[in-house]
Amino acid sequence: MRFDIITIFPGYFAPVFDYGIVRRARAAGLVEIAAHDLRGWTSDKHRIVDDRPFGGGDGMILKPEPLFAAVESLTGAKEAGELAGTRKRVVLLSPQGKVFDQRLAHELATCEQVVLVCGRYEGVDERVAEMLVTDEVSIGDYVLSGGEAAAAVVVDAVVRLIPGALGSETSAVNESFAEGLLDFPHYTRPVEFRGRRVPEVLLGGNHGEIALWRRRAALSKTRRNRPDLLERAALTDEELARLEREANSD
Ligand code: 9D3
Repeated sequence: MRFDIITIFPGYFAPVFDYGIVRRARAAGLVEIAAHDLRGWTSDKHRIVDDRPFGGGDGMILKPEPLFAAVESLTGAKEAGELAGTRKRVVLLSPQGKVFDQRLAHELATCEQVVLVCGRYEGVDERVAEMLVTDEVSIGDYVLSGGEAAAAVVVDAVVRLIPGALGSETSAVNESFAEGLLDFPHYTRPVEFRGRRVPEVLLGGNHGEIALWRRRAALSKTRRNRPDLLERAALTDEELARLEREANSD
């Protein structure tokens, strides 16, 4: 598959994609990632990509013409509608988007081309969201200074789902969010560190006991850190009762 990133800071990305799984996937030819300077699709002497907001207010807005020209030259499509039924997507990174999640990551991993449009300044002309993009996506409820860091997050999450990107020892299906709970706690040597011991059950070889401990520990951790995930998790009556007891004791 291929990612094309449209940005006013193309130099931001080179080091980000030069490590770990993303580097390996690129070297293996599983993914191509190109960052393109939006200013390359301007036609004025000053290569202007932004303008003042109609209606007044602070800050500048990315103007539509360079973005439409960029997406058309990269996808061959003039508008998002022409991409229906293809395996190409145009994703606008924006604080107003739907929140990126593992389900969307899996969906993007099936595409042949994903174009990522990075916003900057106060925002992007709304006709881009209305007419040019297939998905408007945020990475969460906090304020970034632009879409570049968000685009890097999307690429990272999607690349590791491309078949062959993870080593043969790990499978992307068999992962934390796939089960709807946070991962269980992990320990390695030493058995005692600064007075804290590894849970004894993990030191014996009883794999049934270990699996039960891990399931319960994952439930407890999810209740504390991400109770929202419990609403959709498949829990037994015994697990629900255990969580209830825990909640009543803190
Ligand atoms: C004052 C209104 N702000 C919108 C919520 C202005 C504003 C903040 C941040 C306008 C642009 C930005 C830049 N952020 C992104 O482009 C962005 C983003 C983010 O800020 N948080 C989470 N996900 C994303 S994806 C792109």
